[in-house]
Amino acid sequence: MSASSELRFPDNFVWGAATASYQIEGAARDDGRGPSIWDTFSRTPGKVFAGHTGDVACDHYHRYADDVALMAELGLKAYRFSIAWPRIQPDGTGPVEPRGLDFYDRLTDALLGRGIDPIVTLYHWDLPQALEDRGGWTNRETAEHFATYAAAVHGRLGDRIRTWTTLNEPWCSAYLGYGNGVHAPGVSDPGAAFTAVHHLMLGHGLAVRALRAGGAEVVGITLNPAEVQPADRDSAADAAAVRLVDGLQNRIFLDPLTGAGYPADVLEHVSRMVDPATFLRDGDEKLIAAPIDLLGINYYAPTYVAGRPDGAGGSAWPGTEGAVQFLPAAGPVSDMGWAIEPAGLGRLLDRLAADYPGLPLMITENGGAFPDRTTDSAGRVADADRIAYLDGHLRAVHAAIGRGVDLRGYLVWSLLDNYEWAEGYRKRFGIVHVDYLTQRRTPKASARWYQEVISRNGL
Ligand code: GBH
Repeated sequence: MSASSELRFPDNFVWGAATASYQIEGAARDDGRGPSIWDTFSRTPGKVFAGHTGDVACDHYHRYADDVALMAELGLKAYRFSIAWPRIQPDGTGPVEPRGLDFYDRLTDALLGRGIDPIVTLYHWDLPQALEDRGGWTNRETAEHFATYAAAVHGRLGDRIRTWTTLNEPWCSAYLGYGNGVHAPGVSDPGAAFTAVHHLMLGHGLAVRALRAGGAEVVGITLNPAEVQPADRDSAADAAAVRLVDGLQNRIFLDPLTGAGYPADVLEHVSRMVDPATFLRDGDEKLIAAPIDLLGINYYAPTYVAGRPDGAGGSAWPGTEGAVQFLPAAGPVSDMGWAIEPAGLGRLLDRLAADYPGLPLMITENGGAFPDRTTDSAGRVADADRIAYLDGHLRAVHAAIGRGVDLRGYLVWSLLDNYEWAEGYRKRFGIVHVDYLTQRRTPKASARWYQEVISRNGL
């Protein structure tokens, strides 16, 4: 490609990759780790594809040094990983397990030794089972325990780690965990889902306060905002459906985070399933609005909706039955069945920049699951489909930056093929192939492509 056609990214643009503890670590019983809701859920018949569990996963707990070496080889500038709360506090409360902290200490030093900036996620869905036994995120006390845990982790790693994020995708924790039961802990109760939303956000606010008190430099949260589009641009009914889904997935998190409190229309919708007075107390919204320095965005696909009185709704959006029809993707899809539409990422970034100005953004996850179809002459996965996905989305990111969106970096999901939650190991998101029998890692063509992008700081 000639230099003139190259799309250059800003100097200091953060290029990296992301993972999550339960999806890669394995070592489920090592060093005093307690059980999490995902250990329980994955063992419950019928919940996860073929009964797969994260017991071994990518065995990253034992292979982290090699994995960090691989990250360095690919030229990653940053690595986003999550900390397993049950390794730090096996019961979710009480004394910390030093061996659990030791692991993240070793990982942090390995990253820093290779010049890779660690980006921490404190909670990527693996709640200690002992807390779930007391109601999990439907119990207000879980929010307080989360802040205590956050302070303990920061106390050990805060001298070396600059960037701290609290929750990954509270929408998933609340709606998939407590609303439709597709994720752990597998509860199906719309009222519980909204109660969990609030306690997650309260936990975020309390954790931000604790992290600040400890002197954390950059503090944020990662959301998975919906990029909602109407089936018909001229339909008022479709516009109303967009507004409802936008409220349930975007404004319910972003408005309180940025100081505007919960939107009235969303609270009214929630009231049909649970009285917000049962969980919302004076002062909570102020805690949730603790200023943040970074908003992480996970984007995979847009959501198309139509407003229809006979709409089936989507089970992951409580109360949308009889109002919303979620439409299947019209164009190409990934192995998850999710639409491949890079323009959606551009629209989402523009919307966030316009409606929530002043918040620095980072793409904390973007990527695609594609089956291992072909191998190239070097015997590696020739994932042209993944390269096309990443290339398209990076072009959308580049264009958004050009329009003035304050976007600081891009982290591909994921470094490794890993445990894809309810889908088990059958969906592969990695730029690096994992052979689960031998734990051998083989960079796919997309990893070599990404390595080039990073080294050129451009496409
Ligand atoms: C992320 O979740 C997770 O953070 C990560 O751990 C995970 O491995 C990765 O993405 C890939 O799944 O409900 O069918 O209408 C993303 C979860 C994906 C949830 C899109 C909502 C909407 C599709 N989101 N999904 S559907």
